[in-house]
Amino acid sequence: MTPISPLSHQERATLLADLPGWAQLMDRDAIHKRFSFADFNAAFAFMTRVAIQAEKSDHHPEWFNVYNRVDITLSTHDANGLTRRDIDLAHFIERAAASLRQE
Ligand code: H2B
Repeated sequence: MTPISPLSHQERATLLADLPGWAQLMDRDAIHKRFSFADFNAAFAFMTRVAIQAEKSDHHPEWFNVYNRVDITLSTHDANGLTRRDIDLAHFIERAAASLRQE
């Protein structure tokens, strides 16, 4: 994959404004959001859609699922920080979540 650098302060301010609910972590260069669905079935359907996209784009989430809840952290390990790839995946995740009924 082509090398990529972490986003500048200006870039992240602009790009994160279009991603409501995604917050920068205090302790590392990454963004996080919590999603809640009707039940486990809906949460896992959501995760399946995200997993397929992650494989396609070779960019993967860090996530934690308990029943209907999915906590997602995005960061680019190869760049040791937040990059355009995380922003693109976050937009895909937003569309996937919107297409499944959320709690
Ligand atoms: N996912 C994320 N989030 N960051 C990466 O740097 C990354 C990845 N790198 N998925 C990919 C896989 C890399 O390990 C492979 C070899 O392309």
